[in-house]
Amino acid sequence: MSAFPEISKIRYEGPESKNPLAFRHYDKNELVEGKPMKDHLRFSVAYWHTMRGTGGDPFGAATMLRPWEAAEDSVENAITRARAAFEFFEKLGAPFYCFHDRDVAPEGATLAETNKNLDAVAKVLKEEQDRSGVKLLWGTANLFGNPRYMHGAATSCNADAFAFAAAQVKKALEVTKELGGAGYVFWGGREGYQCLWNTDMKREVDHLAVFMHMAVDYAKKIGFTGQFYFEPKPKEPTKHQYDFDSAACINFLRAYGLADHVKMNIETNHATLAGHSVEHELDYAASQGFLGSVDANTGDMLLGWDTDQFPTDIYLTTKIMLMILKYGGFSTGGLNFDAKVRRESFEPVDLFHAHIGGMDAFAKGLKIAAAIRADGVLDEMVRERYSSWDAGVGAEIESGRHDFETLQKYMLDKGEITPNASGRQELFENVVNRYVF
Ligand code: XUL
Ligand code: CO
Repeated sequence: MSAFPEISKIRYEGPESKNPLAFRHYDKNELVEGKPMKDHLRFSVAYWHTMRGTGGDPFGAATMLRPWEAAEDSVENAITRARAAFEFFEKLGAPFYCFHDRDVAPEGATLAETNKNLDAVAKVLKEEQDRSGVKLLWGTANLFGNPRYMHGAATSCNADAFAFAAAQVKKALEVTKELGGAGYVFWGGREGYQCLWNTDMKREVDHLAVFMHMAVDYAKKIGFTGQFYFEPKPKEPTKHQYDFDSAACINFLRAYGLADHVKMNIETNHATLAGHSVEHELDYAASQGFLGSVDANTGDMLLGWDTDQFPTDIYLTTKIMLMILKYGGFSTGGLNFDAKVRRESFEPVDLFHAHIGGMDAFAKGLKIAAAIRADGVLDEMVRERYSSWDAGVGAEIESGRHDFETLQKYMLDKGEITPNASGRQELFENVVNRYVF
């Protein structure tokens, strides 16, 4: 039985198309900088939003119309949903998907039963992957939904919560491996605090490191070679999450000996919650050697929480793709739409509109970014701005030939610095606009 009987495969029709169920920019095989678009973008659908989002919010009940859902959740229902998911991925033409363990299969009365449920659905996921060619970008474990994690999982004050989380991640790693996942994500869930009076921060952060080391060790033991990612988010659900932003995460990874095993999964709306832009987070992470994957979405300028909207802003996608291209592109990572349709967009077709819009916005952003790079004007302007470092005292400092004493002598001899040049921010902004419109 088809879950989306009225929808056929979404095709590329070109920029002039007015067909809402077609791509205007995402032509998967079009070469950009010598590589097909699909390999630059590596789009992924987030199972938790697209297949499990109900439209419920703190003020109202579920709104989503999902004809394939039964009244009560069961393994059987989860299998029907998995088939619907793959029909969606295939019709959309998304090469990847991502999931939490609890998105795909219901919890049972015991851990053993829960694992059995997961195995039963994973078997179908594998079957559907083999049939369709759609792959798993990354797997993860939901360590925040169940009330046992009210104080956190790896950072809980309750050691049993840590132990349960360890058992859960062990299983999630096994399933991710079985499904050939290219990566595994740690997002902090409730790894943070609400109140410092009742919190032993040092102990909690130490425990988080112990937990991640256990995951890395177990992955090695079972031969899971996918990439681990750490996903920064500054707050929500706790008031302060330990994985606050890229800089905090990278410091943690380096301090606890995890830097060789874990890269970053950067999410747009998390970056803005941290008071950054996504391009800042990408630039920082990638320049430190931690570029991993991207959770593609956007927030709302007027709202201060994680609205997880689909990205349609061409400036945003251009900035992201400029960073991705600058640092050599994705290897194991991709663009995972960690985004949900609004609760008022309750029909199945809205899932298509949402993803088509996001994919087209990124395809256009990729093309603009490539055009900016091909001209090289922007790069040249930046290079020129730093030209004092290419020769003379700048080059000498960079090559380690100076110290405070030699620089004092240099300045005493010279007297005053070479006059500063204009930063030309407005010109830079205008130059970028040449490629956008
Ligand atoms: C939550 C969030 C998560 C992670 C995976 O804000 O982004 O969905 O991406 O746990
Ligand atoms: Co995310």
